[in-house]
Formats: sequence, structure tokens, C-alpha cells
Amino acid sequence: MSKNRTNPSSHGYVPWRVILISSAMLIAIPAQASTAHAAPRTVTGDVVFQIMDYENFGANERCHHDFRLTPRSVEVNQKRIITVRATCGGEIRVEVRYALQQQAGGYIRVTEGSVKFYEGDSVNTNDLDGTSAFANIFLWPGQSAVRNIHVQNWAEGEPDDKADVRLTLRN
Ligand SMILES: [Ca+2]
Ligand SMILES: [Ca+2]
Ligand SMILES: [Ca+2]
Repeated sequence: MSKNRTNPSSHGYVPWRVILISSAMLIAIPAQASTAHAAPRTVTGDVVFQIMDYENFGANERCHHDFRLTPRSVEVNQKRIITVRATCGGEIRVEVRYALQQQAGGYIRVTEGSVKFYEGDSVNTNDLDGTSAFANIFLWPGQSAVRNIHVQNWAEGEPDDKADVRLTLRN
């Protein structure tokens, strides 16, 4: 193995075999770094709902719900769908839904976000009367983000059927 070894200074050039070894060492460094980034990230946060239920007779009903989100572990190449629901006045159900994805560098991207407003004969109704979308929230490790999303009964033109959702997420 050592019979081809030469002294670079005696010939005035660097033997190519030495250059190849150096290139291999450079390639190994980013490979180790990407393995470290594959660790799962944990996303926490909370969702606050302020909901109003319009009433034909008497005062409109108002509801306040504050949910602390269950911590979610998010792996690379795995999409986690989260749904949080709140109800009000026996007629309204509000559903917050979004996807969590971990991307390069350990940051979390929030996609496919929506807030859906159902209003009908009961809180289990499938009568969808309003939808608001949100997307592309980026959470770097150690950071949090807040979104305020408004939704109301647009389908039936009743602005006193409404919800304001405050979503806070932390990576
Ligand atoms: Ca009502
Ligand atoms: Ca009611
Ligand atoms: Ca309705």
C-alpha cells in the first residue's frame, strides 16, 4: 500500500490519491448532520374558541373554550393531522384541522389548515355554513406562532353565528 507514497514537496505537485481521500472526508460531514436532523420534534400549543350562537328569541349564546393541545411527536416524512372541536348553544360545532410536517433543519411546517363552522339542529349537524383556510405557518425549533382565524355563518347570511379561533403552536 505504501510503495506508491511520494513526498509532494520533492515533485512540486500533490499526488491525486491524497486528493481523493480528502474528498471522501468532506462528503461524510453532511451525511452525519442530516442523520441528526431526523430526530422527531414535539409540537405543543393551545386553541382558544370564542363562539356565538344566534338566537331568534332572547340573548345570543356565547361560549369560550380553551384547549391545551396534546404534545405531538412529528417525524421526518410523516404527516400528522390534528383536529380540535368545540361546540356552542346546542347548534354549533367548530372544527380546527391542520397538518404538521417536519422539514429540513428540524422546522415544522403547518399545512392544510382549516376552520369549519357547522350550524344546525344539533352540535352533531353536518350543515357546513362557513370555512376559513390557513396554511404555511413555519415553526423553527424553539419558536412559536399564533394565528387568529375568523369564521361565521356565511351560507345562511347570519353574522351573529360566528367563531374566532386563536391557534398557538410551539415547536
Ligand atoms: Ca342558534
Ligand atoms: Ca342555541
Ligand atoms: Ca345552518
